[in-house]
Amino acid sequence: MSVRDARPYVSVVIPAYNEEAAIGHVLDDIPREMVDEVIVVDNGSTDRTAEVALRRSAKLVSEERRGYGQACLAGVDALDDSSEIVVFLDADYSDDPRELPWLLAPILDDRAELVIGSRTLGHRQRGALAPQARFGNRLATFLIRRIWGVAFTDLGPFRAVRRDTLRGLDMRDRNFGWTVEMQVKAAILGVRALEAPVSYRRRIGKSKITGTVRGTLGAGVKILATIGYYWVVGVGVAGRHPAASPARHEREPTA
Ligand SMILES: Nc1nc2c(ncn2[C@@H]2O[C@H](COP(=O)(O)OP(=O)(O)OP(=O)(O)O)[C@@H](O)[C@H]2O)c(=O)[nH]1
Ligand SMILES: [Mg+2]
Repeated sequence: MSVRDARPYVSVVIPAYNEEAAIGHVLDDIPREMVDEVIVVDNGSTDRTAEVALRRSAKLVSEERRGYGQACLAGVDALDDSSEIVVFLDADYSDDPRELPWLLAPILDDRAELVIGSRTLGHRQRGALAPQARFGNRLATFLIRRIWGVAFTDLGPFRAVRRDTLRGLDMRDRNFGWTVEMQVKAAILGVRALEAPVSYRRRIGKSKITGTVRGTLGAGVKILATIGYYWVVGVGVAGRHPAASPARHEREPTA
């Protein structure tokens, strides 16, 4: 039996917008023996992001409509039919791709369907997570806990999810509401979710969101609006009924 037959098919989706200086490092550090396909979604980059990705033999998807969620959706649309677990990873080398096994383990052991890489629980390089981002995460996770009773500590972008679970979440957001939408819906639908501590370092390349006033305000408003929307409207019966399994949350013990 090959190694591939012994475990589920794992796909990595990397949304990338003008990350030519970072994307090569990200691709080089992915533990390939654990991964079956790597999809880089080039979100209308004007630099050599696509070229670098192709040179590292990633599967390249071009999505001209801008937005983080839009890029993630395009990556999901391009998944191989065999894909069973999807890992989302930023292209700016803030996350450490070598920590991917920590996200996969709880799913492989069937302890979780969704694993969020928590930068709050893990080691952060000084200055990697701007104070406004930390505040926004704290507020958003506080609201999720108060409204839905599920205690996340972060809305980190580095995360793994079973593909069938992802289908059931029926993701809609086209930009920076994507991460919170996934967690809110997971809480409402009783998806078995865990957090794993992940490290976070200063990005390579110029900050586009958390380092700019416009980006921070835009993302902050979007995240709060997303929480408000699902609080008021709830979710349709996408896969499971909310009452079918109570929201449960465990945290991976910190190493
Ligand atoms: N900003 C931005 N990033 C995008 C877009 N589409 C894909 N991305 C990628 O989405 C990931 C997250 O975006 P980042 O700009 O790193 O957002 P952030 O981590 O909140 O903030 P900074 O790292 O400070 O810019 C990166 O890999 C981007 O290259 C887009 O339309 N805008
Ligand atoms: Mg970043």
